[in-house]
Amino acid sequence: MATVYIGIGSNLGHREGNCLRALDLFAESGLVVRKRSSMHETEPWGVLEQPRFINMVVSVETGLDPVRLLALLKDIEKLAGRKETVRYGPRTLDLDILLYDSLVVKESALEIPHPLMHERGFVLAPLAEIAADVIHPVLKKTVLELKEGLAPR
Ligand code: PH2
Ligand code: MG
Ligand code: MG
Repeated sequence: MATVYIGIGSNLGHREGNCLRALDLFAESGLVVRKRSSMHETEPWGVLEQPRFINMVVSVETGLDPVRLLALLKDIEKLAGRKETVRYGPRTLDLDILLYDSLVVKESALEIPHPLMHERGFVLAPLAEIAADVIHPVLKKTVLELKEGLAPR
């Protein structure tokens, strides 16, 4: 079994409800949710003219390999009503694999660790609540160190 950290985001519709729906769908799909952060309301990053997000991070245990897990997360995004959107634009539900054990994957369709996680306060703040001492397998720093190294915004 692998321990995977998943970033959850929503800025359309009932944002908190969409995040909770994701947790229900994880459980129904056989992902065992071990830890969950609190929900953070965050300023939009990337595309600034869009509603604020609710972001949270959970850890799950799964026997799915990264590619199968990614496919499942995409299915769950669709079930929660996600439509195609512009890059960094508004979305009902966004599920991102942040860390998968200490695995490093670099493919066009899937990069683990998430390539921007170490630059994003909306990822690192909730992640640090549940995984402060977990080491980023490429940067070799803990989540807490990465969070403390962020420029204030
Ligand atoms: N997700 C994005 C783009 N911008 N900003 C915040 N605050 N939170 C997000 O989850 C987010 C974002 C695209 O995935
Ligand atoms: Mg995202
Ligand atoms: Mg995504």
